[in-house]
Amino acid sequence: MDHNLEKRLDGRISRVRGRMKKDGIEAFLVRKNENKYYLSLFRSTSFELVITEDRNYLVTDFRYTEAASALEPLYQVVRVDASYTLHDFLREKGFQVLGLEYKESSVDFYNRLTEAVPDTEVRAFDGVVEDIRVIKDEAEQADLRMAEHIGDQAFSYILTQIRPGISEKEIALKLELKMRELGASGLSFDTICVSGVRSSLPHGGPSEKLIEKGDLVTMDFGCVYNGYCSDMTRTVGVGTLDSRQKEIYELVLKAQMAACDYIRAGVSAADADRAARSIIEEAGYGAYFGHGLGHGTGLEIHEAPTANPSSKEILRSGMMVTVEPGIYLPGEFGVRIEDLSIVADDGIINITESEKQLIIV
Ligand SMILES: [Mn+2]
Repeated sequence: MDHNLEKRLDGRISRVRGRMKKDGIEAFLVRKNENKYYLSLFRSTSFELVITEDRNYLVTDFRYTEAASALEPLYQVVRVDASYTLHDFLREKGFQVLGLEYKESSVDFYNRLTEAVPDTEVRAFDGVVEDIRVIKDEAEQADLRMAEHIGDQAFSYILTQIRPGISEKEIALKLELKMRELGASGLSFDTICVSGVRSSLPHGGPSEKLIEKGDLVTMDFGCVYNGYCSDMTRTVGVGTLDSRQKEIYELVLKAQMAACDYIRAGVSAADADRAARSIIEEAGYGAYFGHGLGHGTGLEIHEAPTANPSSKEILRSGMMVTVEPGIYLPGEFGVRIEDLSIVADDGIINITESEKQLIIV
């Protein structure tokens, strides 16, 4: 296999092994899809990874063994079928202690596993790969930048499409189609597009509602590029806005920019949240900012770190974090502005390039 790729994966696996050793785990059966991908860059609907102190096994069936052989010698490919299963393989190896991601395993999977390997102690081994995934290497950052760049281009395009009479659903569909045309493999999450009185719904899905003059339109969307998820939100005005809409927009923008200015490696995620929240609270709208400042993205759209008032994490260089304060006034309207950033020693690298000063189309 490619030397650089092998080195990259081997580095990740070594870190997992460090944690296994510390926790007394002899073998680790990786269950979470994103974690399996992170440790192997292998994609298939049916395979298992087993990491041990000195060997890695990729367990799969006939359909994927040829593709999996590209990962040799980093992984030894174990072919399973009806007469030789994962359970048979694990029993044959006779591991003393097997680590398992309990949070990623169904009760049925766990029951069948423990019945199949009665002499093996199965132990919870959760969050280990996620802890390692939190710091993005250069290749991951490049994929995230590309994903966000596609979102930026789709936003520029959608500005030419938003006008009175188009529906929220049509806007969402056009955004999604554009992102696919630009090279996205899929969506990070279901696109949010809410307008007018519906814009006070922080996570409202797009409806048949038609855009009207005087609406604020909030679009929260992201795409997947090379497995990595982007995320951005912009709220734009249609036609003319009243002074209250403008005032709330400027307040959210001020809070958003304050958090962007504040964040750097070494600050706590809770303080990052506070940097934005204090501005909204001082203006009297604290009760209308009911969610956290942001979250990490990566192979999953929501991953560590989480930035909210009760976060315990300290932000570190190479983490991703969204900066997305909002104000939602029930029965009136809402505003959210979200950028995606990479935490660095001296600040953030904001990888969202779209304009965030108020745009009126
Ligand atoms: Mn987000």
